Amino acid sequence: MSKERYLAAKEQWAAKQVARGVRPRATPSADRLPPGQKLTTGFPVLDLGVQPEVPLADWTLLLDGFVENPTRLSWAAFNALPQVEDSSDFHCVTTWSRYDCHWGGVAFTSLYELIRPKPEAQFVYFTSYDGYSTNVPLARCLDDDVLVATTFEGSPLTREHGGPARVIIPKLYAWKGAKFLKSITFLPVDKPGFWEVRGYSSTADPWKEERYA
Ligand SMILES: Nc1nc2c(c(=O)[nH]1)N[C@H]1C(S)=C(S)[C@@H](COP(=O)(O)O)O[C@H]1N2
Ligand SMILES: [Mo]
Repeated sequence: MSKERYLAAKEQWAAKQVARGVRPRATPSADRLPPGQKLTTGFPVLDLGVQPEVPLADWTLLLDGFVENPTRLSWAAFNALPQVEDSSDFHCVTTWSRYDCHWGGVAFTSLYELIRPKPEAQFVYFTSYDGYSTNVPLARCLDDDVLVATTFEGSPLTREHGGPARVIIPKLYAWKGAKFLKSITFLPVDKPGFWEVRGYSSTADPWKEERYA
C-alpha cells in the first residue's frame, strides 16, 4: 500500500473512532509509523546467534574501497573524531518499530570527509565482527541522521545491541545498520550483503515497504 493510501485509511479509521466517541490516542501517529509496522516500547535483540566479544584494544574500523585516503582507525582514533548525538525512530523489517532512540557517536559524513570517496563510489558495503554484512546506496548514508553509534541513551552501547560500534540509518529498515561494525567499503557497484543475497531489498525504504527485492 502506498503511504498516501495508508494515511487515508488511517484517517478514515480515526474519523470513525471520533464519531463513536473514542478519543484519538496521542501515539502512534500515522505520520510516524511506517505501513505494516507496530510500535513497541521494548528493544528486541536481533542477531545471527553470535554476539562477538571485541576488546577495545583489538577493535579497528577499516575504511576502504574507491577512496582517496583508505584508513584503519583504532578505538582511540575513532573516538577522537567529532562526536554527535541524534534521536531517531527504529524500524525492523519484522514489523516492530521503536520511537526516540537516542544515539551518540560519529556522523557518517565525518568518515566520508576523512577518506574522500572517488567519484565512482556510489554504494557502501558494511561488514561486522559476527560475519554480518549489508549494502546501502551511498546517497542514503549522507543524511545528517546517519551515524556510527557508540552510545545508546547516554551509556556505552551494550554488546547485545551491537557494541562497541554500530551503524544507524534511521530512514531505512534497521537491518541496514550493521551492529559490531568492522569495515566500511565504498564501491562503484552494488554488492548484496547477508540478508540481501537471501532476497531482502537493496534500498529498504520502510515508507515504501521495500522489504524484499
Ligand atoms: N552485525 C549484525 N548487525 C545487525 C544484525 C545482525 O544480525 N548482525 N541484525 C540487523 C537487524 S535485522 C536489526 S532489526 C537490527 C537489530 O538491532 P538490535 O538487536 O539492537 O535491536 O540490527 C541489524 N544489524
Ligand atoms: Mo530486523
